[in-house]
This record gives sequence, structure tokens and C-alpha cells, in this order.
Amino acid sequence: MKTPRLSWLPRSVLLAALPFSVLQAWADTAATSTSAPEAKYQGAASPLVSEPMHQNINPKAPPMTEAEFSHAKQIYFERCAGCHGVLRKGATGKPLTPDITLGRGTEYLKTFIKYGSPAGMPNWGTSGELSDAQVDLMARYVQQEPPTPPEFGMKDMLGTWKVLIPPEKRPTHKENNLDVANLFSVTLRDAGQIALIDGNSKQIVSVLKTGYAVHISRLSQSGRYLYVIGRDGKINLIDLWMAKPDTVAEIRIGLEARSVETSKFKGFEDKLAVAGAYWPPQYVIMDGNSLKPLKIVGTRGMTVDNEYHPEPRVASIVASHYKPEFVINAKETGKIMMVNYSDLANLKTTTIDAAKFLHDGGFDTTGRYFMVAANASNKVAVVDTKLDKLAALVDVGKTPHPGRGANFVDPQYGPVWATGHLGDDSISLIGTDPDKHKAQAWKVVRVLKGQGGGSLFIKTHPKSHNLWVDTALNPDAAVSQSAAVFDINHLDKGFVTLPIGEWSGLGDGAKRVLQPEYNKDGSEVWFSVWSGKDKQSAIVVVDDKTRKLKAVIKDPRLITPTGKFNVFNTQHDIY
Ligand code: DHE
Repeated sequence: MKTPRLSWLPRSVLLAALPFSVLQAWADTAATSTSAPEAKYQGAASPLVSEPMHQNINPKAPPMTEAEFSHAKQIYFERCAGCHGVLRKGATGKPLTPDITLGRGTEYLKTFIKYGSPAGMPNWGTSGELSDAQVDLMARYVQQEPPTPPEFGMKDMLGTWKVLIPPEKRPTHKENNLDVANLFSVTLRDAGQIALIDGNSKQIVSVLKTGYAVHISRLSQSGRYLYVIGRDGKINLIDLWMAKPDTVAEIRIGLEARSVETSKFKGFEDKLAVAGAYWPPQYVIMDGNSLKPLKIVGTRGMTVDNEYHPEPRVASIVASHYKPEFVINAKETGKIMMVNYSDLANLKTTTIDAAKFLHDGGFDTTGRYFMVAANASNKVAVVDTKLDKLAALVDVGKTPHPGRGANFVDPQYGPVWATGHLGDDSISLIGTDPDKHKAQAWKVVRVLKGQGGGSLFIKTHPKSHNLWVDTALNPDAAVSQSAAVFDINHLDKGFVTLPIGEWSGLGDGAKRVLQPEYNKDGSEVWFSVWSGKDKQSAIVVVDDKTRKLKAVIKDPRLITPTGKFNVFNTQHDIY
């Protein structure tokens, strides 16, 4: 039994409303315990909010008018679906299906929603984010049957598929003078755009319209094609050889999505692309040059605990360097699918049981082992992509969040891969060299103490001695607006804090500092300084050797920059 954390709510209020033991008991049945930064992070608005949905009325649930239902549905998909799931079957938040919620009753649910829980449910009412009337509305809504968003199959995808410039009409050689390998594709999250920024001049080359709340960018094996995916499942295929790089094809692969990747194995370079959807739970393999959808595979099925899950969202996807395979991670089932793309009609998949809830990750320095955070299990799963086997499940700190992680050589323990955490201030270093450092392999060999919890991304570069760690979601502004840097050769000396937010010279704003990303030659590290949509944001470039400010990129077009993907480093999995 966890020790109750009571600082988050007035105990007297809670006790007056319900016996604590009752609330605590429900909190302890949550799928996991969630930290406040994590709950906030997962609570981003889902694009499903605007989808028409099928609805059964539950006669046993407290009545709601149609207008109330639609208002509640909007709140649910804006704030709750990220943790509790589209079908409310539970993810990092607990299940909220009527078989459970009807038994709790409206008053109980209202208290829960208003005051939050020790397991990480935000205090929506007392924080002022929901009014008492909205709390009452949500307590009634979660007792109704969850509305079901539509499926999105081949016909739907083909209906959205556009080839703007067919492959035969595209350039036969690079038609621009850009140093494409040192371009950065920068997510302009709330603008639904990416900015292509020249890594040398630091000028914006172009701003391109993409999907809603665009998420990540990946490169084809040759480095010519850039694939960008929005939260609404829209993919833009951008040709970096054009005189002015632009979208040459686009498609929607689902109603909500986060990941896209391309085939990297010898003989399949630039041939295929794959994207994973949150809704419907499925992944789609496409022709790499045109985005024509070729094969859709659903991920619904059993979890690692052998329970059925109707909504296993597809999280990170990487392309194996050892086989013609995509490594596809299903969040809710905790399963990793090694999907062989050499014969789509006779698709062979090796399914590896890992742990729940798989999220983000990256390769070790050899490219053989894929390390993925099973964030709610506080573990990192290690997949051997040569043998298609789980090499280890490593216990790390609370809610690991590596981005793609950081590879370097620990002076004492040899090659390691590192992750920071959302839920605590630790940085776990895992040994990754089973040949020469067998005793350390797949063990946490060292734990560094960072600035605080709320860390999203960690980064280094083969040519650097610096290990950079952000803490973008830390509740303390001084921590979220700065970054920590460790000297890899003197890890025991601790970190130095760099005031990146202050260096940006921006006025007021959230100024969350996130996602260190290196330029091609590893001499500069770029940070996003992320403020609200209506405030100015920036990118701060730090000289890696001197750790001094080198440049600030400010432009009215840089709206909410978050992820930055250097072409060369992304293409070659350098991190
Ligand atoms: Fe991300 C990667 C999902 C919120 C910035 N994010 C990923 C990946 C997944 C994911 C599955 C791995 C993709 C891959 O490698 O194939 N992210 C989610 C969510 O479900 C979540 C928690 C909530 C949501 O509603 O989307 C979420 N992510 C965020 C943010 O709020 C961030 C900080 C800002 C933003 O742009 O939205 C954010 N996520 C990123 C970035 C990466 C990422 C920058 C790629 C990191 C890299 O270095 O590869």
C-alpha cells in the first residue's frame, strides 16, 4: 500500500465529503500512480473532440440533455482521454466504464474530480480549471456509456490521400543550395506547421502547413524525404531536394496519431513508410514515395497480463538496422511488434512481451538494441533487434521519458544509454555493451541526480562531452526554464544549470525549455523555449564546447516550437 500524499488537498474537505479510506482504495486500484507533471503532459486535447461518435444511452445513469452530453464529451476529449483512454478502459488513469462508475455514484465522482487523488488525478475543481457545474457534468457523463469514435479503414485513408507531385515529376538531383544534412525540422505545435531552419545560417528556409498539433518528424534512409505527422493522423511527405522544399504527398492514417518512420534496411531504403495511430488502434504501412496505404494492421488484443484491451495506442516506431523490420510499440498492451515488411501479403510479426505502457525510446550506439520506456511500469525494455528477443526489462526511476535517450561512454562502466524521468529527479544510466562489459549490461550502473522531475528529453552527441537534460514540465519556473548539463568525464561532479529561458531574452510567458538537439557536426546544441500560442517563443543555440550562448532564433513565425529534428542526426539515429 502506498503512503498517502495529502499535501495536494485540504484533508478536512476530503474527509468531510467521503471517508478517506474509500478514496484511497479507488486511487490504489488505478492502473498506476501518476505524477502531477505526467498527468498534465498526458492531458493534451485530443483531435477526436470534433469527431461524430456513436452513443448508447445508459438508462441507469443520471440523466443528461444532449447539449450537456456534448459539452461533457468535449471536456473529456480535451482533458481526460489522454490518461483514461478514448473508450475509458483506463491507461495511466484508471478505467471509467459504467460498470465501475455507476457503483461509485455522482457524489463520490464529483469529489474525485474536484479534489483529485493521491495517485495523480489532477484537482480539476479546486485548481479552478473546471467549475462546480462542470464537475457535476463530468461526474454524470462518466456514468454514461463511452461514445465510440468511428473506425478509419482503407477507404477513409484513400479518401484523404493526395499526391501533389508524383515521383516521376520530382527533381532528379538536389535543386537547392541548402546544406540539407544540417537542416532542422522544427515542430510549431499550436500552429500546425513545421519550420525548416538552416542549421548554418539559422534562417528559416520555409514554414510548411502540416497536421493539427504536429508531433514528430522522421527522415528517409537517404535523407531526401522528411515525414511529418500531426496528432490528427495527417502525414506530410516533404521533398528536401526541391528548389524550395515542399509537401509532395499527404494522407491521414487515422483520427489521432503520434508516430511515423521509414524503412532503413539495405534494399528497402526510402521504399516504405509506417505510421502508428492512437485511434483507431492500428498501424499502416505505406509506399515511401507516395504515401499510398498498402497494409493496415489493428493492434487490439491481449495485454502482457493476458487481459483484452480494446484500444492499444501505437506509440514509438523505429526501423531495424538488422532486418527488414519495423519495431512497433503498443502502449496499453505493453507488447513490441517486430513487423517484417519484406512480404506485406504474408506479414510476419514477432511479438515481444515487454511491460506497460510503452512510450518513447531509441537505439543504443551500435543500433542493435532498442531501448523503450515502459513509463507506467518504471522500466526500460531492451529489445535485441538482431535476435528479435527481449534482452532485458530494467527497473529505472519514476516514469522514464528518454525521447530517444543519450548514448555515451561512462568512464567507469563503459557504453551506456541514459534516460531522465517525469516523476523524479533521477537520470538512469544503463550499461549497453554485453560483449565487453557483460557485468554492466542491461543494469542501471549509475544514477545521476538532476535538477528535478518533469524531465522530457536528454541528449548528447558522439563528439561531445556534455550530457544535456531538460526539465520542461517541472512546476518550478526556475527549473522548467533552464537546463542541466553534466560533464560525461566527471559525472560525479554533478550538473551545471544554464539559464536558457533567460538567454532567450523573451518577455513573460511559460518559456519552458525543452528538447536539446545537436547540429550535424555536434558543435551546437539547440533548445526550444516554448511559450503559449499568443506569446513569443524562441530557439536558443548553445556552443557545445564553451557552454555559452551562441545565437537566439526569434521570428514571429516561430509559434510554440517544441521538437527539433536535425536531418543528419535523425536519419542516422545519432543521439
Ligand atoms: Fe510526444 C515523441 C506521444 C505530449 C513532444 N511523443 C513522442 C512519441 C510518442 C509521443 C508516442 C514517440 C514517437 C516515435 O518515436 O515514434 N506525446 C505523446 C503523447 O501521447 C503525449 C504524452 C500527450 C499528447 O497529447 O500528445 C505527448 N510530446 C508531448 C508534448 O506535450 C510535447 C512535449 C510537445 C509537443 O510538441 O506536443 C511532446 N514527443 C515530443 C517530441 C518527440 C515526441 C519532441 C520526439 C522526441 C525525439 O527526440 O525523437
